[in-house]
Amino acid sequence: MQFGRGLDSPCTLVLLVGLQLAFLLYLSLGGFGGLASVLLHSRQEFDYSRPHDVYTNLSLEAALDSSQQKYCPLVSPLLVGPVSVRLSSPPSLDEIWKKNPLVSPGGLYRPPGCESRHRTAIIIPYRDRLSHLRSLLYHLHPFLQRQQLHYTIYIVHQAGNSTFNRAKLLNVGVREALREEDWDCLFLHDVDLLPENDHNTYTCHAQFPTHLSVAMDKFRYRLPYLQYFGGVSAVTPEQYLRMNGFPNEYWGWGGEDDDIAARVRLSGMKIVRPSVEVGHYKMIKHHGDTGNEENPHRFDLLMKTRRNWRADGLNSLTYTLLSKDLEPLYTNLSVSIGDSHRKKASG
Ligand code: UD2
Ligand code: MN
Repeated sequence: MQFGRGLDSPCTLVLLVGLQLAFLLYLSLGGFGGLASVLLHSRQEFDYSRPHDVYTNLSLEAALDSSQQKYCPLVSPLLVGPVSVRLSSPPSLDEIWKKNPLVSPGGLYRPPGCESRHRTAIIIPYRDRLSHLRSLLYHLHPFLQRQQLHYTIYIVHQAGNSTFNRAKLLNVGVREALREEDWDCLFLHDVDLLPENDHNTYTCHAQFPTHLSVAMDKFRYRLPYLQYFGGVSAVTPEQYLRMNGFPNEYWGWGGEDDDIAARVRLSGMKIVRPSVEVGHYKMIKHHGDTGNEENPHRFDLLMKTRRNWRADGLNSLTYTLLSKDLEPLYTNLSVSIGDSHRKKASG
């Protein structure tokens, strides 16, 4: 028999023993899933008790010799892992500007030595949070530069005293940012969230929306619930179009992030996330803002997302751009977005 004869040769025996060992290794790693995760994403452990200064390695960025290659490396050699986050008394805008000499007016940056593989727009809904903004700019600029991204930071400032509307401001930011540049990733970023690990890269997943702020000090570094999409998230322009952007009708605090998460599902996508080990953030402690009181209609609205998402969103967005200024560390978009119809109706 062919089979029996083959077994006699020493070569075949070595091969069989080798195969058995490989199979045992495969089982001990938890089958194909485990093997793939070891080969593809070997999970890194980080020591958050010994964080680096957030400006570490920045002086090296211009000195890196990338002359052999057009594009920046797949993984930036400048990354350091956990960085320390200072929550109180942020430096002045002027001091931050001096620490970031390679950032151009409008808060634009391109790596000096190589062409970035990623173009990311950071969009921040904003009103009257200057000290949070200073903290964020101080941390985010060096964080993004170490990731060798081509990026711009956009502040979408809601002008006037009407009720705050985070999701509508995000829609405005996306539209204005895409008017300027062919961004391949749009980050939707609260002003008070500071990332603590630069391995949490500010790039997009090709297929699905990403939720980045998965482990916040505020929630004891755990995801509060599975559909949670608040804080920091990211979409490609294609994903954004597919979900008809974000709702425009959530005035005041709450609900809009769950509506956005529902849109992801309703448009046939799912949420992807970095590991809890990497997605660490600190949130600057704050009270609720005047003009952003809890939205009492948020539960009613959420019941209707399935019915409304195709009609309310990017395709129904109206606003007036009052000004666009290239500040030294960010592009400021001041916008008038109106006010809640309900409020007008009730006087
Ligand atoms: C949570 C979510 C946030 C959003 C919000 C409900 C987290 C970490 N974040 O934030 O993504 O879903 O609930 O609306 O879970 N802002 C201003 N000025 C204002 C009011 C708000 O700039 O007067 C901006 C600012 O970027 C802020 C964001 O809106 O970070 C969210 O408002 P918040 O920080 O008051 O709400 P919070 O922390 O409960
Ligand atoms: Mn907050």
